[in-house]
Amino acid sequence: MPANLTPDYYKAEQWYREATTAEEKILALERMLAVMPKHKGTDHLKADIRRKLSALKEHEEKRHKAGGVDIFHVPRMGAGQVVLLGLPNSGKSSIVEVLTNAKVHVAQFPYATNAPVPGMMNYEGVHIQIVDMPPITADYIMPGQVGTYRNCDLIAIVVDLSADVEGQLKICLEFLEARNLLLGKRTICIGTKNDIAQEGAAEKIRQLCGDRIAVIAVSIVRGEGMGELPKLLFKELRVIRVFAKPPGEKPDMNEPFTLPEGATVLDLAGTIHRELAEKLKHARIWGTGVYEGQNVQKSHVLQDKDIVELHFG
Ligand SMILES: Nc1nc2c(ncn2[C@@H]2O[C@H](COP(=O)(O)OP(=O)(O)OP(=O)(O)O)[C@@H](O)[C@H]2O)c(=O)[nH]1
Ligand SMILES: [Mg+2]
Repeated sequence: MPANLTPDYYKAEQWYREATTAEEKILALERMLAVMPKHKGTDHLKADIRRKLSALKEHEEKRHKAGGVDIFHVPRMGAGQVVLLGLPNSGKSSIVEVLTNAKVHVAQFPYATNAPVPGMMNYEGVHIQIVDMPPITADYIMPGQVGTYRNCDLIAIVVDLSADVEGQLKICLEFLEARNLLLGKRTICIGTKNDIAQEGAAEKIRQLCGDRIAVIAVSIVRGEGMGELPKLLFKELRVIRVFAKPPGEKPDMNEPFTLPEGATVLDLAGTIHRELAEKLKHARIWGTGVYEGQNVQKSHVLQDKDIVELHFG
């Protein structure tokens, strides 16, 4: 393994290994190049990545020319992908505009968005992807649109609190139900325009959603709820942040590794590098549920915010 690679790099490498399509692989490889430390030790690796990248790009170009592009396939990036679902004018693009760096189209008229637009949000060092979508109505969805919902990690239903909330929610839930997504995907509900909400609108949604779907009321205009929204998205993605460190050194507290809830010390080592997982002997942990610096086995289940020192044989 080349020396001096950063957690940022290993994270991009993890995205590459987990990528299931050529597009996702391209994004991950580009990220690996961008964050790779610049010194002689990485020249070889850099050339290798460039080779892979140009082969993939060539392959994709041919595919595009052959007419095989699906605009509703949004390559996954980061620790999780959240896709918005809602009626025209409900405030989807406004949310993506505030939370991410994406260039979206916010407008007073409906049907302003006609293709998915992904953006990245940083929540305490965790990169979460949020995807703006064209609207759905009771009788029209764009062909292929359901594919984006099938591939995501979390669906966020967006309901305009100043309009008929019951009607909007019904259309969204029926859309998901008819495609077996209601039981198969984690879902939350965002009530928008709380500054001009109809009386009792947020309570009405909470009552309709019950315990299974978390509800949050927000206002772009007044900012309320927009601070809590990233935290809720992170919580519902059910990932944990873990800080890895070599023995005797300090961890980089700005760049956590993200793993699914229930991941073990061994999973962490495998995320950093496959070879590391094979050589792993045990670990020491600082965090919750253990005493400071406690020795743990490879099968130890990690908790959010654990600091892990990996020991190799
Ligand atoms: N008062 C108020 N208006 C809002 C709020 N959020 C969005 N809007 C307005 O609602 C309108 C629609 O917002 P968009 O974000 O474009 O809605 P959309 O769901 O993306 O619409 P489509 O792309 O057509 O599906 C715009 O005029 C926004 O300025 C809010 O919190 N309060
Ligand atoms: Mg829009």
